Amino acid sequence: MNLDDWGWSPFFAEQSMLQQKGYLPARIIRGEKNFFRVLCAEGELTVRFTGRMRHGAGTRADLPVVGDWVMVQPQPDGRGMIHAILERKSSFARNLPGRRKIKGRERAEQQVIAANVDLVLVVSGLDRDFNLRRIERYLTLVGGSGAEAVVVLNKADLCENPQRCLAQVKEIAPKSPVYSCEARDPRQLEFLLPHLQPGRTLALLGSSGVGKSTILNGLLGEQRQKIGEVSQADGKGRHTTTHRELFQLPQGGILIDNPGMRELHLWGDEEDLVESFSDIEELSGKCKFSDCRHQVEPGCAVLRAVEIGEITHERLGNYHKLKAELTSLQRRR
Ligand SMILES: Nc1nc2c(ncn2[C@@H]2O[C@H](COP(=O)(O)OP(=O)(O)O)[C@@H](O)[C@H]2O)c(=O)[nH]1
Ligand SMILES: [Mg+2]
Ligand SMILES: [Zn+2]
Repeated sequence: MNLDDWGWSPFFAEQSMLQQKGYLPARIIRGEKNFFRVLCAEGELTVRFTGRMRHGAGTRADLPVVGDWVMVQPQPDGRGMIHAILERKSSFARNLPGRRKIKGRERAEQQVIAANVDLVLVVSGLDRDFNLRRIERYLTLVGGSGAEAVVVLNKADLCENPQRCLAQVKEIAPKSPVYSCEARDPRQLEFLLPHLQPGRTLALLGSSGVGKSTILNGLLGEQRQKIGEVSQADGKGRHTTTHRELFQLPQGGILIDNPGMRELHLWGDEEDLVESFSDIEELSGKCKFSDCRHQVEPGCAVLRAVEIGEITHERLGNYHKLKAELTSLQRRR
C-alpha cells in the first residue's frame, strides 16, 4: 500500500511526526453511520472514534469526515480506533438546513462535506434543471474551501444548444475551466485526464440526478456506484448515493462521490465570493466610493457594467443574495 497514491504528502507527514508513537496514519475512504472505513499501510480497517474525541469536539466540524487523514490504533481483528484528525489542507462545508437552536436563538451549524480535496468537479445537468444561479452558488462554496473548481455540464445530449450553455457558464465562471459532455459515454470523459494525477483528490459536487455517479463509473470503467433511475415525472434521478466514498481511479488520482444535496446553504464568509464573482470584485475597485455596495450608489462601476450588458442583472442579483446569506451567517455564528 503506497499512501502517496492516496494523497499522503509532507503536509500530513510533518503533523504525524508530532503524534504519539504506535499510531498509524490512515485516510478515511468511507463514512457510515457509526463507523468509518480507512486505508493505512496495513490495508483497510473499520474504525470508530474514541469517546474522548466525541466529547472533546466543540462542533461537528471537529469530527472526522471522508477524505480526512487520521491517526489510528489498529487492533488485531481488523478494527481500530481514531485518535486524532490531522489538520485539513482544505475542506468544504455547508450550513446545515435544520438550524440548531441554542437557548431559543438560532445558531448556524457547519457540516463539513469532505476534507483534503484538491479539485472539485461542480456537475450540473444541461437538461431542464440547468440553472446558472445554482452553479454560482456551488462555485462560491468551493471558493471558500481551498480547493480549485472545474465545471462539468453533463447530459449534453438533452440540450438543443450545448455550445450556447457552455458560453453562458464560461461568463459566470471566470476562474474555472468549463466542459460539457455526455457522461454515459466514457470516451467523453477524456477532458478530465489532464486533471488526474496520482495522489490528487477530486470530489464530485452537484444536485441529485446530474450524473455524478455516472462520471465516477465512467472513470472507473465499471459500475461500482449505483446510478439513479430517472423518474418520468420530473426527469430527476433518484437519491441512490447515500454515503460519501472515496475511490482510487485507474488513471491516477482519487475521487470522492457525494450524495446530492437538496439544499445548499453556504458556510463561509464574504471573502468566498472573491473567486466565484471575480469580475464583480475587480470592478469594485473602480467604483467612486470605496465602500460601494453596488446598489444605488452614483459612480458605481458594477452597475455601469450591468447597464452596458457586460454583467447580467441576474448575476448581480445573485451576488447580492449570496453576500447577504454569508453576512447573516456570520452574525449567527
Ligand atoms: N441523457 C443522459 N442521462 C444521463 C447522463 N449521465 C447520467 N445520466 C442519467 O441520469 C440519471 C442520474 O445519474 P446519476 O449518476 O445517478 O446521478 P447522481 O445523482 O448525480 O449520482 C441516471 O439515470 C443516468 O443514467 C447523460 O450524459 N445523458
Ligand atoms: Mg450518485
Ligand atoms: Zn459599486
